[in-house]
Amino acid sequence: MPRHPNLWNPMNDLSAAPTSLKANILRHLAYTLGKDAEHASTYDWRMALSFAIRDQIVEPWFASTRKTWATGHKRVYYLSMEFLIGRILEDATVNLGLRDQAEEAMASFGQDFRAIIEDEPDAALGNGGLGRLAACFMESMATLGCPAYGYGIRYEHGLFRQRFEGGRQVEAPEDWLKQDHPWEFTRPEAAYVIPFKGHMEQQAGREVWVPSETVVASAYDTPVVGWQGKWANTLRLWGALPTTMFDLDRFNRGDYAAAAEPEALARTLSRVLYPDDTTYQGKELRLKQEFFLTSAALQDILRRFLASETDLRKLPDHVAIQMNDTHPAIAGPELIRLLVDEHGMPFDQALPVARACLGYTNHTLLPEALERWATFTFGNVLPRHMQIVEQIDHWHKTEHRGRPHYIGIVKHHEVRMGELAFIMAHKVNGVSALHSDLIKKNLFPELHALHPDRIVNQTNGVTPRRWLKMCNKPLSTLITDTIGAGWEADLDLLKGLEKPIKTKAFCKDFDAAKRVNKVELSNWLASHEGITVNPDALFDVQIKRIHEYKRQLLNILQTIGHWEAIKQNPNANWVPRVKIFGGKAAPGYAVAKEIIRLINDVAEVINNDPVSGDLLKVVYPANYNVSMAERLIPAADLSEQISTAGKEASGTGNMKFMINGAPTIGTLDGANVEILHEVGEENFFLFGMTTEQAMARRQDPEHARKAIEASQTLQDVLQMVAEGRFSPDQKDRYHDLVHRVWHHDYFLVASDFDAYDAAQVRVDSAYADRDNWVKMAALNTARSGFFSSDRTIRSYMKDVWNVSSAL
Ligand code: 26V
Repeated sequence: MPRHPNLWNPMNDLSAAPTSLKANILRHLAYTLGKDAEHASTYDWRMALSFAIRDQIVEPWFASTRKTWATGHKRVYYLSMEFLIGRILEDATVNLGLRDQAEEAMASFGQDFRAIIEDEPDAALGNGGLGRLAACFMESMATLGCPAYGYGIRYEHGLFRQRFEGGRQVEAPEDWLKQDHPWEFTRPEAAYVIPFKGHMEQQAGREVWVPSETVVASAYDTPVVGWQGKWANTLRLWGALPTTMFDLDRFNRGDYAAAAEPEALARTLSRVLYPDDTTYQGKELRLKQEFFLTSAALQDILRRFLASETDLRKLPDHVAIQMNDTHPAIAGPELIRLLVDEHGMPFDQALPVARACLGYTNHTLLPEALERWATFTFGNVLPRHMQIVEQIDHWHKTEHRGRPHYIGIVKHHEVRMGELAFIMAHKVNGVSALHSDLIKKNLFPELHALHPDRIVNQTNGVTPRRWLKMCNKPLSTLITDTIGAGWEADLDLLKGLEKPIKTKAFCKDFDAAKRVNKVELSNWLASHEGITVNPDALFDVQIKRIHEYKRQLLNILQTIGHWEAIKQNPNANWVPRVKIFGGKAAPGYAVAKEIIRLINDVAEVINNDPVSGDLLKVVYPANYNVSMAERLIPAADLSEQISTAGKEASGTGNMKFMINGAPTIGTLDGANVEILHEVGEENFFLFGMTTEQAMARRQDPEHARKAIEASQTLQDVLQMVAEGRFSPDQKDRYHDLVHRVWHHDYFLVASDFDAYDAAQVRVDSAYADRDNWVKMAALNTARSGFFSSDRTIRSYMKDVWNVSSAL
């Protein structure tokens, strides 16, 4: 029996005094918020409801923790610099099965449930796919009863807020903690000192790190409850505090500003999320943030392990640590440092122990996004880790005499975090079948040859609770009415829709559900964007970070061509379309920002053209985030997944659209390949070059010019943009952008243009055949079971973490 400080607990049955949800809400309104119902605002009601719902999570949360201790169960630790959670209240309410009850309770108080839900700010502690995946994984691990902790940073400011001025992106700081955050518990007792900089000293033959800066990492815990409240895990976010709050000497000498310096210095560490997910920058603060998260997490993990165990060699039997990309890859050397320097384990023993605990997920092949730190910066911030990294590299070279000379962790005065993570992990995974293949073939071919069993594939998934049950009530109600409940925790059951899809009645209902969502979105667009769209038009949606490889430019150029075709022949039988864009550009990413401006400029012209009128609208609501995705995806008819083949590691938005019954127009990239495989090519609008074809195409230096000269449409479109048709006040605004397509078209917009345009024509004719379209849309839902993150997590549990469910 493992020793644990807290096995006996007088509060073993908290449910002894059940109270109704309504009574609980009122109790919190009065005694937690100090508000009289008569004077309570939407905010007050939201807080009261949140606390009442949170109360219901505490019990499964305690029970889960207790069971894990009592059984000595292995735990998973998910280390991620980003958790893109979005709103919590509705998700928690849905998982506890309390949504109807909560809605009814709020109505009885004269409150609109939707308004209360929407009063909650998004927790936007992430940039995009990688952070949202971490949030889906947390929910699935809780649903599956996989004992797990997420470790991250409690950024005071999440991803910036985006607005448009004259069509241009303007960033403003995000402030999600301005109001009280009801979902976290402050844990001042869980705090660790994090050292930085300084120098090394030899003492009695041992290396001793004498740091010159320290901060304290202090824990804030948010419970994450799974489907039906059967299990709850902890998301532990670290906030930075100064080791010395205040320099009283300086204050007394009258140097008031300097007296507060240590505090200011510490707080910058958890102040703001880095908003650039495209180019690696090598900034010292970023490295410090990464070490801050990693060291705090590892100290916490070892403390927990040592509370019930003594032999650190057994660490891998109890602990699985997943590195979400290379951002926490300092975990390898840091775990070795803690084992060697703090616990006296020899290096040769510590290395295999650390490696047996660690897994590494790669999320990008783009060379500009791969982290490489200058040895100068790395050695300056983390002098002890510099030594350990060199030791690891030397050990690896010695173990693998055949290692080519150009392979290694430290090369050309840089520490390569990808290589470090690879060598220090027992499993390395890609996030889709294609991506995992490309990791083997292109990213780490030499390391793969040395370690042929290390790279495995774990195709991404998304949680069907948030991304179907919660965000799409009309469709989820129809599904439950048709195949019964249970699909929420076993998405493969959606296969049961295949038969009903053959009936007219079901297709009619499916279509009606989609239409409800489209009407709702139209109303929202009218009130928020001041634009009227026809809910019977085809809603064509591209939502994701703005990046050249994702090719929003391809989409908007084709839109221009389509508009021109409508104008040539306005009375033809056009399928009305609404083109919807959403997404943010990294603040320093100039080309992405030009693309944003072009989309907005094109929207301005097209939306005011009486000839095209309702046949074509372009909408780009500002500040795309998780909550906006929850509105757009259920209302989409068409999912745009048009990245240059070989560049999108997986995509997860693509899966959300599929689940919600939107067929994909897409390339053979990332998980699109698997979506195509599941849904069948007759239900997917495939176009464009394959990865191999794209690579070959780039070998021809004239590829863009040749493609443009071969396409009259593309020529005309580029001409219009270059001439200033969409920027009449500044005719040369898009000269550079058009020049890039002609001469530096690395992402092959020109070469894929005609194929994309043709695929869009196929979409139009398919949409015109209503019955067949609805069937196609419904089959996307029916065949989407594979893309549940429950499937993904089960697979990690088996292939990477070697951990079982504790349920
Ligand atoms: C990269 C960087 C680079 C340097 C510093 C800051 C920073 C912050 C974030 C990132 C993330 C880039 C990787 C990423 O988000 N990849 C996406 O991961 C998704 C989940 O696996 C996947 O679906 C997307 O295809 C992939 O682009």
